Amino acid sequence: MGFKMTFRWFGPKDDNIPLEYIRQIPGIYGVVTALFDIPVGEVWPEDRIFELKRMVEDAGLKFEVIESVNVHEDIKLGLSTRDRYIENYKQTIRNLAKAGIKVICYNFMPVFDWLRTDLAKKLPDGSEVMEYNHEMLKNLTPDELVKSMEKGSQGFSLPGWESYRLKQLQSLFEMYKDVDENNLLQNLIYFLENIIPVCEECDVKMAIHPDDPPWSLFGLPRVVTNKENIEKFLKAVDSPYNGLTLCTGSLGANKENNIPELIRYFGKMGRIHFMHVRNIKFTGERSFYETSHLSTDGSFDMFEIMKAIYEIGFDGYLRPDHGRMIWGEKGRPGYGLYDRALGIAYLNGLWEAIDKMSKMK
Ligand SMILES: [Mn+2]
Repeated sequence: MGFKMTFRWFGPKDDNIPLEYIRQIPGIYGVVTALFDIPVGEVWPEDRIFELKRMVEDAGLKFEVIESVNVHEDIKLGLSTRDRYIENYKQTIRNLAKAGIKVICYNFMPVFDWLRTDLAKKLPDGSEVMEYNHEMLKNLTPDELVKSMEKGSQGFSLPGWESYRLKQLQSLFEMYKDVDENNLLQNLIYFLENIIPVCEECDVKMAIHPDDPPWSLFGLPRVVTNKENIEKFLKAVDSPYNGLTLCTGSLGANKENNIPELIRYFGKMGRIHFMHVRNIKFTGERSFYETSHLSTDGSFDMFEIMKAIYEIGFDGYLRPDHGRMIWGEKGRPGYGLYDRALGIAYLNGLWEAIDKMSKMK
């Protein structure tokens, strides 16, 4: 097996899926997790990191990827206070390196993290999926969106939707008034110029997650959206430690992004460190819902995606992304056990077939 199969886990307090269950998924290598209770911008304490590491390793799983170490809003805004938060970020990288972390996933989305208009859309087969309807979103105010996300969360915390941060919604929007796409890009490059030398020293790779969805919303700028933009900040800080989490569902929501091509392009540059693999079904130009991983259930050709990953000789980390809620499971939207485990079995099957077929030639 070239890549390392992982599964996202939200920690002992915040996830209802036991590590023991995750370990029983065929072909599993490790979990990707985080210290979800550390406020964004603060240093992750070494003892807390090691406590988490022990827990994961005691369950027979590897602890090598963090998703995510979130970036403080002042860094994205380019405020003068950013240097203090960048220093904290560097210290967190050093602390994580001591615990054997190899890849850190993060994103650079202003104010909002990922967005959906329905967290539990019912499909004809009774399964529940997350949906993004662009027309509906356009009619929501930011406050209404936050309320609907909170209402649909089934009582679970949603990654990237920390309520303490969203309470300051109005002042956050005010601060982004003068930040355009180019400012945001420059602020990302400034951040990378400062942290990548530390990553090189500690052998920890940064893997930025694309914006989800990959276009501007509520007038807020977004930059991790397509090949051209991604290439700009990869080249600006030209180190293999400055890399990507290539999320098929996020980038692929823009029909102009050809996912197998992007995998080959950035893979050959040696810049993909983490893959998020999932399928979506388009219902409009910019609208979609998330499906099972199976090609015929959605709009992506998962065989072509896995083939591209195979062809670049990918040896990094990969995980199924969101799944449906099935078989009566109650859990965090997108992050149930059953459908993500089915996704893993399917991706493993595609990989085995591609591997054996290519060796037969
Ligand atoms: Mn993703």
